[in-house]
Amino acid sequence: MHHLKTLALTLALGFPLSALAAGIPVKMYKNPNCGCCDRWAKYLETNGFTVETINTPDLVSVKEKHHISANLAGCHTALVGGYVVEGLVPAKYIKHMLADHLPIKGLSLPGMPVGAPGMPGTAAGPLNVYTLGTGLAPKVFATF
Ligand SMILES: [Cu+2]
Repeated sequence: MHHLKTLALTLALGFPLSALAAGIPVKMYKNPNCGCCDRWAKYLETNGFTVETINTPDLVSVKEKHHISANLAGCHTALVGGYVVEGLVPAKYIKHMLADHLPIKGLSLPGMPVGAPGMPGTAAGPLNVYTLGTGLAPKVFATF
């Protein structure tokens, strides 16, 4: 009986650690002066991701490397599971993209609109998430 209790305790204590270790890894390139990226990273971590933050003053070259056009640029560029996540994209859309192995380059929420994850407040209107890698014309992936 005592042995079982110990085992149960070990499992209970071990669970949060293994849950953290199992987080979906995200690498986020951001400007050290931007705060909403950090809030977005925290939000992702409460939604099953583990975020590695890379501060860089030269986000322009990161965006060039991943072919992010100016109209789809957000305040940070993140890499997850071979996809690019540009800006404050909600976690559920990233999970959908990963789970369904969508044949796209990634997702973008351009700019830093109020109401997006990491930007507190109520959105002035519906926010669009765009598909990356579909040529010059932005294609709406989802609206929330
Ligand atoms: Cu930011």
